[in-house]
Amino acid sequence: MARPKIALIGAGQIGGTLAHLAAMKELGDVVLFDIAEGTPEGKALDIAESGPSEGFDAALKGTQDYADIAGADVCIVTAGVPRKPGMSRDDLLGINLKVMKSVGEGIAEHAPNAFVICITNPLDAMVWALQQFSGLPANKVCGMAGVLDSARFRHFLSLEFGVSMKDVTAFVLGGHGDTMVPSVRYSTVAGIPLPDLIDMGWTTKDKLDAIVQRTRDGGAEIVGLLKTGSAFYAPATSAIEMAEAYLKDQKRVLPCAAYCDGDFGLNGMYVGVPTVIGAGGIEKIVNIKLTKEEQEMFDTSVKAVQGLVEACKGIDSSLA
Ligand code: A3D
Repeated sequence: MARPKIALIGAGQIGGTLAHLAAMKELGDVVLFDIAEGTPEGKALDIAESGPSEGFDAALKGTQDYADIAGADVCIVTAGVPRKPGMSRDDLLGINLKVMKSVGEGIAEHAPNAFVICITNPLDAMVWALQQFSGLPANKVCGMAGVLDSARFRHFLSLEFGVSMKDVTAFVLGGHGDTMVPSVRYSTVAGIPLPDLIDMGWTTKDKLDAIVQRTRDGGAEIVGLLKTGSAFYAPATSAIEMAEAYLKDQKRVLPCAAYCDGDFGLNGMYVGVPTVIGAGGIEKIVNIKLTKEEQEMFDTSVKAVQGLVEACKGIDSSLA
């Protein structure tokens, strides 16, 4: 059986890291596409040259030609521009919307059966636009944000409790922005919910509130440190986790920006929710019950995403 084909649209910081991870994990052959001449070719060759030492079997190719992504099983989209200090994710909207149009058309023409994972910001609006521009089925187009935001939350919680990150489960709901909703009630250490850990004296509500806020600001914290771009190692790892779930039909329960139509009381929009990812793409949305307070935070987040989608429609009338 031929190896799966993974197309990475955008060969910048995240795209290059995705290619390296996909090759090292032998998820399939990798095509790096970018409009910047030389960048995808250079990264593909550099990673291929790490193969003899690492011992992986994967072919890598860099290209400026969409024809080279033909028949891809997975497309991961990072094309566009990232944030600089002082910018919000929303400031990227105008530029990245145009990029989503060309990427959506390229995928529709050459890889219409792919499972598509969008990472370009502002995430929830860009994945919506990408699905519209590509016309691919909504269960095959999703956005990576929840896995990353949850990983950040899990990392901070493991530091607070002094336990392995492996034993901390957590998830974050809502849009990938300042209004995201880290779920305290559904997050656990080895199955023990965080509110119980407060009762057990392992932490305090104030400390958990600070961790929730640090999670919301997780992207900005890295942008502030790097000064020239945004996070790329953890975002790439998170998207690879989703791609692997699809390629290996793992039925992983992962939060991601998925198309909700009737789910969570929403009417045809993308937002971060828990999902099951397997060979059918987004196979299921896990409709958990929210408390009144959680619902209010979720609604605020949904409104922020709806505002960005309306802004997209204002910029490109074909989306209206
Ligand atoms: P960067 O290193 O600048 O890479 C972006 C690449 O896209 C560059 O190599 C560009 O040449 C390329 N590009 C631009 N326009 C096109 C086009 N039309 N077609 C193909 N390629 C194009 O950025 P990055 O890799 O650090 O980040 C990529 C995106 O991910 C940005 O929008 C970030 O804001 C976003 N991001 C999202 C998350 C989430 O959790 C959702 C996290 C981190 C970054």
